[in-house]
Amino acid sequence: MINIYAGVIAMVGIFLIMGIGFFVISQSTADEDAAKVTRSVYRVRKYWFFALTLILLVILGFTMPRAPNLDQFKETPQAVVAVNGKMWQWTLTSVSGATTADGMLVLGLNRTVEFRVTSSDVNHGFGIYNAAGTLLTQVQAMPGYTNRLLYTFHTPGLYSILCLEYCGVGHQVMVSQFKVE
Ligand SMILES: [Cu+2]
Repeated sequence: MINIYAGVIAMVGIFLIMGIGFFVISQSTADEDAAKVTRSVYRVRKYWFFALTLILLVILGFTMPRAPNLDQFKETPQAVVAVNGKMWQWTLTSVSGATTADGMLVLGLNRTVEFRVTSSDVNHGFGIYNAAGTLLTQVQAMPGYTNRLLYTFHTPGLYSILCLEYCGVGHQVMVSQFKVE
């Protein structure tokens, strides 16, 4: 149902924009005193600027404290893992609080992990999936920049990392795994 509503809203929007376009074109041939029009438009623009600033401040005031991405940084990580994306593999290195068994990274259960995610070539998407294949959290892996991603694993088991941003012909094999126990 949501798709139908979205389609109707999109169609109404398109017709509205077309209607405004036709209205502007039909009015554009009429002569007007340029100085007078400029004055009135500048006045409207000034009020609009203040009104929009006010509206945006109110919206930000309500939404910013609820932003999940800000909330996660209130937690203190108990383990830190350095993540590097490179065509076409992930490198996971424990900075602190994590161990390695059989060449696989092992994270502690119910412990907040900070992933420091970067890339050494192009943009990649660092996505963590549980054993059922559900995407739990994700962040972009960007060259020359390190993104912090905090997450706490409450279920033991095998987790997969899949690349979420198309990065070339080997994109689909850019998979890695780690364990939580
Ligand atoms: Cu990719």
